[in-house]
Amino acid sequence: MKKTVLLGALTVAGLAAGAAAAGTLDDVKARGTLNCGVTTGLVGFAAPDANGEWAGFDVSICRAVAAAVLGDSKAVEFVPTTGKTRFTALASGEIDMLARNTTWTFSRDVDLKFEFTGVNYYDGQGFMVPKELGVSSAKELDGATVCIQTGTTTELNLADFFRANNISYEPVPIETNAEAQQQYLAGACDVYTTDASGLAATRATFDDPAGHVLLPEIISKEPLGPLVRHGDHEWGDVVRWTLNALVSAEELGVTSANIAEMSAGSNNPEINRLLGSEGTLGEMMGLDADWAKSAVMAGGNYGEIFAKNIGEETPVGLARGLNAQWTNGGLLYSPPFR
Ligand SMILES: N[C@@H](CCC(=O)N[C@@H](CS)C(=O)NCC(=O)O)C(=O)O
Repeated sequence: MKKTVLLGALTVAGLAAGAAAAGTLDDVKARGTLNCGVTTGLVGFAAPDANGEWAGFDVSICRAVAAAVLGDSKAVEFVPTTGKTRFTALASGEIDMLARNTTWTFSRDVDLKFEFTGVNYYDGQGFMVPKELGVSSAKELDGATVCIQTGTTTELNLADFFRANNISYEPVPIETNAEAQQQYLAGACDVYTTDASGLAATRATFDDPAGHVLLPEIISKEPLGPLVRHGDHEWGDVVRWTLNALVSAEELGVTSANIAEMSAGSNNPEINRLLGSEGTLGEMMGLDADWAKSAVMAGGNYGEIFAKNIGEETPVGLARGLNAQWTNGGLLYSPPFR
């Protein structure tokens, strides 16, 4: 009797967690492709390249997960989502994971019932203004019109910041970054505010990037990372440890250039466990022994992905800053592979 009641309760909980919650890992394997939610387009983070192939820092996480699970970094269906549509897309099962510069917050975790599987970019909210406005601090923005993406943490932080500083603003709500860029450049708003990384990425596509300044204030913490639905821990583990594998690979000096050699066996036991020449970490997750090798080969380790897509040598031009390894004074710190 007791057993029946318990089973009944479990079934209801399973249904409530959504149709795709039963086993996303099995679903992805059976389908042969990963459905990965990304932005509608933010150069450097997620946007189609000249050949129409999705590329970028967030896209690389999707590709690494596809490589880890399916052995093929191209086996990804990229699903563009806006600030508003992203959470419905994940909750409904339309996508298996979201990698879309999404901030890990209490309410998204606890109330919306998602699981953030780590942080791939430590960010904060900033402001961009045309240089000709002559503004040097966000506190001088009293009465400004502000382009702001709906359904974001940005909206909420902006209200807090202006209220705390006893100044007012007029929001110009927009849905996508492309629309924000267009409105801002057309002068429909004095200011564009979003994650500082997004501002740098957007400014990099302007004809005259030097004509726009990022103000010194960073008004929030925006830990951005991939997320999955609550309740599917096996799948959460796959996404979490794939990100950790990219981060650990950088820390351990495993790169796309030396990984073939390293994966044959090295004198560092953690590298051997990571790359599968020792131990059974892949098997514990339901993956092949070389899952992490495939993940790193998809686009390089974390540092390579950063440098190629958004680093100082790219038009986006971001410094590692907080996103440096803990061994270099940053916050990146993967738990051990053991
Ligand atoms: N991190 C914030 C903001 C994320 C966000 O929507 N950023 C914008 C501006 S950088 C974006 O990615 N836009 C891309 C798009 O419109 O698809 C959040 O999670 O709410």
